[in-house]
Amino acid sequence: MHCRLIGIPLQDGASRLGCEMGPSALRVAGIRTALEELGHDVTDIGNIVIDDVSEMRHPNPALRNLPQIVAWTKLLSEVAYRESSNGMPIFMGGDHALSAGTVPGVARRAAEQGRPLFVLWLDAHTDFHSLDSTTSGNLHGLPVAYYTGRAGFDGYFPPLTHPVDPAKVCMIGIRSVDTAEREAIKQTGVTVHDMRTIDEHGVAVLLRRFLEQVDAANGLLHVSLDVDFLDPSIAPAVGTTVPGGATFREAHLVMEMLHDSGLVSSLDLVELNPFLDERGRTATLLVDLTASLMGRTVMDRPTRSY
Ligand code: B3U
Ligand code: MN
Ligand code: MN
Repeated sequence: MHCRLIGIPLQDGASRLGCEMGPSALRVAGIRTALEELGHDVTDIGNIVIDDVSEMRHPNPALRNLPQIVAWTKLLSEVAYRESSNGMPIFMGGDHALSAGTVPGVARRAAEQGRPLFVLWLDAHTDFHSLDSTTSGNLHGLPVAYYTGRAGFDGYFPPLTHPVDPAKVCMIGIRSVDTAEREAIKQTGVTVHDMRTIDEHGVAVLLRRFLEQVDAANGLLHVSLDVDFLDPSIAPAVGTTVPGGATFREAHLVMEMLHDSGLVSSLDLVELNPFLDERGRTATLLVDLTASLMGRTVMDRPTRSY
């Protein structure tokens, strides 16, 4: 497969500085070689940057860096559309606000190919705030609400040409939801598998159900992996750690099953804050998870049910 690495040094959506170093850390941890060793051909297009930021006012005084995030969203939706024309784009963040651009960009590409876009959101958080409901003002807490067409973004964020159907979004790993998000997300068809559901059923059962849905619809699948999906004991390099996350094996199993499905068409790697890492271990883990998603196995065996 042809992989396209896209560096997105965006940190304006998070409360702590450092995510702008994410793309560099993934490169240092060997993302390119890991993919090449699996037989993929890789182009690293380098880092992209915003230029013009226009002034903007919003009644919610908590909002932080709104003009910057709007500029990133516009740019990234074009970049994601362009980079998904040939091969598999891997968007190396950067904080999760970048998905407000990458998801609409790949959704436009999918629509052009006549295929529905599905999104797998691997995260501790639902990221379902509107511009009015966020109290932290951190815009990495909003992308899902925006790309599924929730009201309240008009006049600020670019109009959506291809909103993602909430019934085609599946969240796994959730364990921190603000009250306003919980109320809003319940009104939608988004599937939310919190950690309790994972504990009760096992992550494989939940993921297989979703993959069958994508497959039956002949869909394309965008995967958005937030570092805080993982347990902080294995992935400390994130500004918003939440205890009780996915284990090393759960995370690899998800990636291995995704590979075997053959359905994944694009990937976000987000919220890596190398300033908070311990000797690069989180960056290395993200590279290893990406390798599992792209075909690395222990033994040569496909996922099956026994
Ligand atoms: N829901 C909280 C916390 C949060 C969301 N996403 C992250 N943190 N990474 C908020 O600030 O919106
Ligand atoms: Mn997130
Ligand atoms: Mn998160």
